[in-house]
Amino acid sequence: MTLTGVTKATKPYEGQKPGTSGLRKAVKVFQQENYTENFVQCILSAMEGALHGCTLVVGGDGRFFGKEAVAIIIKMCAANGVRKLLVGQNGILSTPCVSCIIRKYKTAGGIVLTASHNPGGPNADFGIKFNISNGGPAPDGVTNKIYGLSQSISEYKICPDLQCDISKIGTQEYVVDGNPFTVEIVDSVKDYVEYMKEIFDFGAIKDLLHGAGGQPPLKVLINSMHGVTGPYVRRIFLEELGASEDCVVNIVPLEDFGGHHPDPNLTYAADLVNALKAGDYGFGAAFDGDGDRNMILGHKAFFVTPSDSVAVIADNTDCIPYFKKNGVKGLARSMPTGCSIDRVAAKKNVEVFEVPTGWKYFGNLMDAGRLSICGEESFGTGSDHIREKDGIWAVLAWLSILGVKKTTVEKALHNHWQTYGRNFFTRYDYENCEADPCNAMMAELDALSNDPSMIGKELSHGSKTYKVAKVDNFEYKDPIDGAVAKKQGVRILMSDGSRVVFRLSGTGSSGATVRLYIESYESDPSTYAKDAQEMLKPLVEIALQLSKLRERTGRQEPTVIT
Ligand code: VG1
Ligand code: CO
Repeated sequence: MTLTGVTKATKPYEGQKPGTSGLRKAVKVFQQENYTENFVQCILSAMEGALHGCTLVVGGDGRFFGKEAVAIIIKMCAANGVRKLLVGQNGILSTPCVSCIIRKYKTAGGIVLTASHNPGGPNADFGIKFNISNGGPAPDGVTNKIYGLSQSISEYKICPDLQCDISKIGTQEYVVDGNPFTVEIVDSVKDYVEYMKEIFDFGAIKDLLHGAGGQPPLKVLINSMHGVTGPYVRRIFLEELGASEDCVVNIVPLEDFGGHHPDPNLTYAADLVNALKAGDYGFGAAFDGDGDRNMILGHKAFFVTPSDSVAVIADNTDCIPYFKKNGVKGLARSMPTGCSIDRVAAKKNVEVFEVPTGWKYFGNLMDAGRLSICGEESFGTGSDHIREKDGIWAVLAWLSILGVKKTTVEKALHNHWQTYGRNFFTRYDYENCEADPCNAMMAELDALSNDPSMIGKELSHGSKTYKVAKVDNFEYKDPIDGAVAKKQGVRILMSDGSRVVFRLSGTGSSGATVRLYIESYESDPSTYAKDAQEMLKPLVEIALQLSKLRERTGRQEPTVIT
């Protein structure tokens, strides 16, 4: 079919600035005339010379407005000189799978339709992320360029008559303005599942689930929260690993995630927590909307903080074929993430990096061969097998460890603390606050970093006293390309290694979300089994008073405690 691209006039929209990971706004914002088209055009224009004749990957978490966005992207790529698109069937591809496909087929990048852990549906959120040719989220340099273009855009290119059925796997060929244009609809899970089978020993995981060598079977409960991981969980856990149907729940992706936040934490995945508390399962896991986050629970809902989860994986790489083959080059975490992984790096004598919040900061280190395993406190865990965090990978890593070490989740954690001590960690989220007072609070906290009277100051609550060693607003210089990211969160570092961190979220779609991160380290084994909330309470209270957070936000309690 011969088609023609046309140029349409448009006007800039304010605020098309990608945040921590992509542009996230209410669906109604994306539905405004040309809003989505403007942003897609800016992504394509930002590719400059790499655009013409390239191949791109397109897919998302199946949320409301996803299919409409895919149709727009196909028509616009056709008119912008893209040669080929690899599109997930029905527009479904998890974020880690997009990364996997970009790398496997060496495409120029990919467009991911997701607002990740934000709720979906006509009255909730939509989002668009751009990933570059290494498979990772676009770095600041690229997103700044996209934002810059969005402020002056005056036209976009589209091929309005192009029709494409994304429900059937196969190739559709077009001629657009005299040039061939191909859309290949791909199986949403195939490439990803094949890769997982290379990375892990599925036979060993199968033995763990079914019981072998005198070990009883491990009963698992996997909750996809009606996000994109459903089809991956079906293929991997039911078909490949032979788990029974009652081991998986919510595996049908829904456009509104069943009306819930597809966010795997103790608050929003409460049904998983409650199911595990009942005691029938030895292992539980949940994922977020786009499949890059994970929460790991043990028997009776024993909670693994994500900061510890990545440290345990890094400490047990001998259980995973991929690392046995490739070795472990370095480790990393985002700044607010608890420091347990630093201790593993020290013991293993490998480099450890502390980067700003957001997976995009890990990519350069991986590409340079200096980073193998990394994580974020926000339920993000991953490795250099792709360039995104990867929820299912994390679960398979855990199951590999439990199988090889013949241990339980709880024992693995206690064993870890016996070796390294315990980094107690908690995060308080105050979601959807008024922006102005939160900005004012951050400005005041920032000012503390220039206040010499802070150093050595004693801060007390009850019988606990902490002495301030340093206050700063985190700044990161990428060791590979020298790019500098400033003001990434105010840190109050105490003389005993405890930390208080304040940040504003960069993934909300309206208002401001304040994140308060608290960490302290204990090497006294009698504390290891203690409740993190109880242990950290004095430091939380000190942080709340110092920042006047309750007064500023008008909130007595956080929305979510992790
Ligand atoms: C949050 C997390 C951050 C994560 C980001 C994207 O960002 O804190 O660690 O990388 O979400 O995750 P923020 O700016 O809201 O704190 V995802 O799964 O929403 O793509
Ligand atoms: Co996500």
